[in-house]
Amino acid sequence: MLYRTVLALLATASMIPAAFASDHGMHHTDHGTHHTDHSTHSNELHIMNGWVRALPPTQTVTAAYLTLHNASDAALTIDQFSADIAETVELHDSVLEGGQMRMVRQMSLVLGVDEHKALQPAGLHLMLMNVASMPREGDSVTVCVGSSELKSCKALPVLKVAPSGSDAPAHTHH
Ligand SMILES: [Cu+2]
Repeated sequence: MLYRTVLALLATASMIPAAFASDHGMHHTDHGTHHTDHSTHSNELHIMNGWVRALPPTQTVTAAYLTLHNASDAALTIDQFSADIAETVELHDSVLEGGQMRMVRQMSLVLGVDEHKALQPAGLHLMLMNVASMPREGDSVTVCVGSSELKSCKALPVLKVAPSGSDAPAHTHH
């Protein structure tokens, strides 16, 4: 019964984008059968599992971490970053140099089709510069990430420490 209902929904062209957007797994398994609708259902950049670090109010810089998923049908060069509380947002990588962790600015990050990339502590991250007022734990900060083709924004929770299991491939988004 349920199987028939799902098929009926998918048979309606207008339902396909919503169905794909709401179920990540379906996107992959049913991909072949809906190839003609590919351009409409898949033109998305997803932000998943994000958070912003709460630092003392005297600080004017903080970091945001999140996982990006390119759910579009072309590689994306992600080079646009912004946040509602920051004057500018930069993409940084963390590199070990002479036993010291140093941050190096990156101008962009390339995401292949269907590629996931985790921005996390001690690795790639977003740096929120010239924060007008440091957010507190429990606040949320809207962070936007994009390429010249696609942009995605998400309200991220502000936390003092990394959420437990943040390194696990948990797959919640939106
Ligand atoms: Cu940094």
